[in-house]
Amino acid sequence: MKRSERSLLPALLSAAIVILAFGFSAPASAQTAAGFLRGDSNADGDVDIADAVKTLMYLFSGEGIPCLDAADVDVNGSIELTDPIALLGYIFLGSPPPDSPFPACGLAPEGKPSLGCETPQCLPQLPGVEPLWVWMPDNCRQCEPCPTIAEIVADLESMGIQVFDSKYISRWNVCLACGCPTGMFYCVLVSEEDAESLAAMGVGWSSGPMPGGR
Ligand SMILES: [Ca+2]
Ligand SMILES: [Ca+2]
Repeated sequence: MKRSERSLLPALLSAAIVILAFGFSAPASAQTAAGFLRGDSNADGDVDIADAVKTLMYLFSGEGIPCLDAADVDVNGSIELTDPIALLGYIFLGSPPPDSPFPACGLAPEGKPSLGCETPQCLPQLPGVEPLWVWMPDNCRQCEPCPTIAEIVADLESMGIQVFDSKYISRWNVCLACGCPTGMFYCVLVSEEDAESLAAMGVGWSSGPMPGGR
């Protein structure tokens, strides 16, 4: 990193949190972070033949599926050939649609088998709460690893901030001695109310482009 860029770090790291408001509503509990659309195996927001193909590739070629619950169309707690068959039956033959959550994103229904959802696909509707992607600056100690995103989320939740999703860390390698990062931004999805709580704790925010780009 150039000297001029290093000189900008303090300003960057003290920069305001940048909040990107999304047009959907947030869930009420941590469980709701794992919102998904049943049948949407490839996590593109639609349920179509590509999802059946994705599940077949998972079964026979070892491809990953970002949210296993989404691929379990018949909700029997396992992903089998019956799942893409059921989906194709719905698409082409008028068979019953996938079980809840469908046709809108939502939570896994209680009392039914769940395979988990490592990468939530969407956020279920909950009127009155707006989720916000929050970019937050943080400092790392020189020549020591930055906290992981999981540690950051744990810290926020220990402060009573509910984190629905997290997905990005931008780091600057500014230590010439060891090349370690000494500054970073991270991105978490919190409710608008919790964003205000963060501001009350002394962390300001403003709208604008994502710091660090991408
Ligand atoms: Ca899809
Ligand atoms: Ca199944």
